[in-house]
Amino acid sequence: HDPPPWWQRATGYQIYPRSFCDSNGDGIGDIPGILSRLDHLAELGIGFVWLSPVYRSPMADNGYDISDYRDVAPEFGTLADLDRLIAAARERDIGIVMDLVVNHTSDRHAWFEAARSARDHRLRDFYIWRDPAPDGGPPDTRQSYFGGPAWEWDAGSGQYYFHLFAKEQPDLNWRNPELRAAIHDMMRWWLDRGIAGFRMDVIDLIGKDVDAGLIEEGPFLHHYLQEMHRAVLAGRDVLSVGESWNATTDTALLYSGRTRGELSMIFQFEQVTRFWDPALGKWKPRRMDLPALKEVFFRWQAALAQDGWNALFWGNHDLPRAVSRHGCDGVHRVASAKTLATVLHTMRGTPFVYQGDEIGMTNARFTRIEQFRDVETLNHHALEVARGMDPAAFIAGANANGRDNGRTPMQWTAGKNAGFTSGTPWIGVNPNHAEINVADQARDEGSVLAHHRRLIALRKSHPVLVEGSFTPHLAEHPQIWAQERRLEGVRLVVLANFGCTDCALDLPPTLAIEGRCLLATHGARAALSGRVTLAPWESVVILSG
Ligand code: TEU
Ligand code: CA
Repeated sequence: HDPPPWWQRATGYQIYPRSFCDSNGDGIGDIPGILSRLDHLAELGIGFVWLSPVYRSPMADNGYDISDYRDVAPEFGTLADLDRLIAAARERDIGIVMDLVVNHTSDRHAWFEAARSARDHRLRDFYIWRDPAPDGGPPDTRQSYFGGPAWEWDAGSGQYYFHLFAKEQPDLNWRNPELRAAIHDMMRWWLDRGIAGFRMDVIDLIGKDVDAGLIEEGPFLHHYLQEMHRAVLAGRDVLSVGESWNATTDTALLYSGRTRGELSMIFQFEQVTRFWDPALGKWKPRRMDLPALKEVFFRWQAALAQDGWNALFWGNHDLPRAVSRHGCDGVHRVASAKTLATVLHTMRGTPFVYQGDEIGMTNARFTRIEQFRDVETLNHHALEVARGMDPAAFIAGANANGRDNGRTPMQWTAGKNAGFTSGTPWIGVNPNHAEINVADQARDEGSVLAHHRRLIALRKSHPVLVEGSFTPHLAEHPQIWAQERRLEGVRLVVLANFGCTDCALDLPPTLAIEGRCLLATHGARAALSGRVTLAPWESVVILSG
């Protein structure tokens, strides 16, 4: 049978450029800064980088509001810098996957400025305009994800325009074939520059039928994705990973099934939204429940066992830090960061490492709203406090689940500003960079970084990790995470303690194994059977056959 495609064998690494490495002292990460850190990525062993947007942007949403798809934001550098990065990364066998943000543009994009200039402008229909409701207000009650109505009044042209995110991010009208052709053209232009594919921002929203109120996974979605595949992706050996906050195990294969002609894979977010408060969403954190968390991952493993492909992640630039959300960011921080990575990287799918998680970076724990930067957090803070929410309660919610947690500067050293910048960082550096940084961990065989290097290397030397089947075990156990991979005669068993206390258990015979210890957070174990006691956050990977 055919060997798995490169993007099923590789491990991805997400860079949020604003927070990765600043080369010119303006406190903002940039592309030359990334170039200066390519050895770190090569030593980690990753096969591609998902680069969050570096396009020209007014930065209302840190680059997810694009004003020119074919140019680089001056804060991040130049197009020549990006071409240099693509070439230098390729020399290290690392592909650059760009972030495709096409549900919306910036309100400063030339298309939107033309569209709003006149009701009958040729580009008017690139966006979604509606007359006021009879009472003069917004056409409907739809709210944006970033708080407030999803309709913004444009006095100049006397209509409202639709925006699911900030008012600076007008939604594109994908019903317009001319718009779709312009997007396809831009995508081909980037692929011809040598990028390795696209991560597709909120791609599940482009199929919307606004008048019918069908927004998420809308009626035209798969038509547009199949058209995009035919026009741009077909015949190219590139990765396409869609971000879909609304995909379920019932809809996943519509995006990534091998005969669908759409995408390579999608990021699902059931693992996130299942643990939000029904009324206050992310702003009221709920305790993690391990059986419920395992149920999501194990169900997705089963759903894509024969077709499609999982994109595996704990963190990204929209989420709290993995070790704070799912692990222990106190005394067992190192062991829990390693164990979270161990269970993720030994599942079936492509693992994505979010910048900083390879060293076990933690949440920021800001105390004042002035320390936050994220437009979503700041907008919701204003709204919730105006509605009477206790500001301290909001800050607690933002500290638990806010997006700034993943955006504090990458911690390179224990020195000033964690070695991120020689200037004033755009957002506070976590004081714990003194204990958590790349420099210290690069020379510590017991570090979270060393563990990630080993994990990523395992995937390259053991086909069972890429092609093997997945079998969950002990799904109901409140503290143990256990899973098994099999390929031909080879078995790989992962046993992990997701708790801060010792955990003793009688191993089911189906899980017992005698073989070779590939990876361990505590002492090596070459066999598991009968009564086993795991130390807090201890995990082990054993191979037999
Ligand atoms: O995020 C999609 C998105 O919906 C999340 O921001 C989510 O709504 C929110 O965190 C839930 O509270 C993508 C990008 O990843 C994000 O950074 C952008 O802000 C957003 O789209 C708009 O482009
Ligand atoms: Ca800079």
